[in-house]
Amino acid sequence: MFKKLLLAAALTCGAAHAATNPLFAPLYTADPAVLVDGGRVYLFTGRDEAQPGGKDFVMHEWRVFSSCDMVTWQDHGVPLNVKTFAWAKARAWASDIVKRDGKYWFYSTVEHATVPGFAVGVAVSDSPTGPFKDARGSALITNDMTTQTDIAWDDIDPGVFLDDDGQAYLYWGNTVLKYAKLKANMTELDGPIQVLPVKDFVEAPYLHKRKVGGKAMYYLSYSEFFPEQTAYLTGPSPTGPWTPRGVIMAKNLKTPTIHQAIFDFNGKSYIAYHNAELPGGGEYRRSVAIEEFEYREDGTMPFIPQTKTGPRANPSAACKR
Ligand code: FUB
Repeated sequence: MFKKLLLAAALTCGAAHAATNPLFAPLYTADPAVLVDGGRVYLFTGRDEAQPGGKDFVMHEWRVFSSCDMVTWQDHGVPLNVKTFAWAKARAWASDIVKRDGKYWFYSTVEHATVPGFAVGVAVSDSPTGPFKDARGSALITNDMTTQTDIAWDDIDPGVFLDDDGQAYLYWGNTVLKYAKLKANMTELDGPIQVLPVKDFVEAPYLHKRKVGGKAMYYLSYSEFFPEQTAYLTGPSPTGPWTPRGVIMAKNLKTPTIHQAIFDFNGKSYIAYHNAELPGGGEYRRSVAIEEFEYREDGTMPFIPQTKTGPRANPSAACKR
């Protein structure tokens, strides 16, 4: 019996990675997305497969890792890849995930096979570690649905947020930040696409929420300028009005992108992001890292330096192992 359990564990989970920043060597990973579920933190990443000296992103799949303590990470492999979306042809770029009604909804950037440009797809699974299947059989957002710019990659980087009242929102974009409500089925937009004018916005919009002094505070973080730094706004609702709050993480030295996800786990607050600090790293060979931080009393976020040590151990008693 014991042997069977060990074998099952070995088949479902890969090697454990002990944390120091950046994470997950020897894999190059990017664009973190985070879900805390069952007392465990699940960290989704894209995988950079470019060769040394490569001149573009080579990204075919998303990976998922999990931890009960922010220090030891279990590698769960590849829960989905570009081929999960039959209508897509390439480029497994940034993603985000949310749980609703016991299902896990994964929104991701891909390049569309027939509608020129990038698109956003949605996949669904009964487990955070997959496998995921295409939830629509078609793209949720295509490049021809937005006309504010004529660039092919302005519909990338979905950030999904489910509010306590059951309304879900999708934020996305490059150069122009857009958002829309999602229907309760999580596979259709519920109303028009809205544009949010944010000065110097580049990409990676991400919404999270906390209670501050008994009131809800919404945080909309994103990458600004290029090379990118991480900045954020706060507001009293998922649609604002927004107050600019400044920079929380400085630009990277070895890659112009940074792409954050911000979350709480077991009573502490964290930001996941990528740099290119693994040996052999570079613009197209990035690495996900995590920092712990504390909000100020008024709910604002501090400037968060990147470290090589990463978070301290934070073992969760609630973690389903
Ligand atoms: O990883 C490809 C792209 O680079 C992402 O979609 C952006 O957020 C940037 O990290």
